[in-house]
Amino acid sequence: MPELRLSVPREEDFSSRLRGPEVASRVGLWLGICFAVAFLTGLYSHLAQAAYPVLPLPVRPAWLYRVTQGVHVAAGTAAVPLLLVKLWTVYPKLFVRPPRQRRALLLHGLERGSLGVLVAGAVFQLATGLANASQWYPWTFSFRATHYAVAWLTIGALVVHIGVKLPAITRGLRTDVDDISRDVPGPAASPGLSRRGVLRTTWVAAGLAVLTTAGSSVPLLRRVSVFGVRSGDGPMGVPVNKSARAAGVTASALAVDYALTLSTGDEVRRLSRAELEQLPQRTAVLPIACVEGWSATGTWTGVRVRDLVTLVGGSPDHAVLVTSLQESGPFRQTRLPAGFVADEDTLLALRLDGEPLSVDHGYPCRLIAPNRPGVMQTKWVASLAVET
Ligand SMILES: Nc1nc2c(c(=O)[nH]1)N[C@H]1C(S)=C(S)[C@@H](COP(=O)(O)O)O[C@H]1N2
Ligand SMILES: [Mo]
Repeated sequence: MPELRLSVPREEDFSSRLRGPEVASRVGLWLGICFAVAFLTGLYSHLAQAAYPVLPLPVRPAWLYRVTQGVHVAAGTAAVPLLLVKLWTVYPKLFVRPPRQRRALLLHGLERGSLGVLVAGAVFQLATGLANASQWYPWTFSFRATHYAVAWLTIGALVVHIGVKLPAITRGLRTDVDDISRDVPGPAASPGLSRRGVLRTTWVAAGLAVLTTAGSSVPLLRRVSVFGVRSGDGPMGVPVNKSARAAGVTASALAVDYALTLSTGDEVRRLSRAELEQLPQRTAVLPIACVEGWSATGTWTGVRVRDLVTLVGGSPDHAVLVTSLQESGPFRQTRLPAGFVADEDTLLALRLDGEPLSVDHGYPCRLIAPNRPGVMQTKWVASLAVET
């Protein structure tokens, strides 16, 4: 009877010539680029969503957030196949026997520890980011705070990893991918997929992942992006993230006695929708750019927020607190920093594409400002309060 032996493989037991530094370094380079891009655009998004941003945020160009957030989601999407291939190329290293000498063991342990943080962090970021972009929230923690904190951990571990591996990375990148002289002879060295083939397949997979989803923010790709979320559906070609019914505002938004409350300190005015229609109107073409990555352009008509501010005796160099009819939820209230208040395209919109707003787009009126994350384009506005 053959002897049954269970044993942990050793690194040398993995003899595929497809794994190794040539492939790992090239895939790793692009994975690193994707993570760096996602980190920087993510940092900007986080900053842009702060009520009191640490730096003054740019109001122009109006499309900036649309681009940075589209790129953020695209970089994360491309990173999924890259990470899978990268992990596959290096996983035999999991079976390296730890060194016996104390100091070497300590260093080994530290390096493995940072790798553990890196791999766990990277998987967590891509999984939660992808779920968020598909509007699936199978968790109870705050997505934004957690994704942000783990981003720092992951980038920190990535910097350590690159520092430790720099010599190996440069060596790997300098080695010819097709060079087979160092291949381990054996059954695995039989002809088949080449290392160049693995790389090509990886690039194609990353490209396809982006192409099939990027239509959410790139109108030209809408038809090829079969997995794109919210591309162009919704009234007037602008998607709806939260409907009036989901926000519990249908009755208050459609109430005949609706009036907008404007205030500066003790000065308060109430304006019905008909009165808002009587004020000078302005039309602006501005995108809604959701933090989840989708975006769409709309032609919005309404009253300039700065005109409303002056109407109540305020000055447009103060911030404005925008409150929705919505009674609860994280987006019921946002702060519009002074730079945005002053811009002449920052509107309390009454119309989209010439038609009165649909209730799902924020009827009776909604905020729309250039270069502002979608979550802060408050719908069903109840009041504007100028900060004093
Ligand atoms: N009051 C309120 N306003 C809101 C939201 C909300 O949940 N409540 N969602 C925001 C989000 S996340 C986005 S992306 C935009 C979407 O606007 P739209 O539905 O008109 O496309 O509205 C924003 N305004
Ligand atoms: Mo959003």
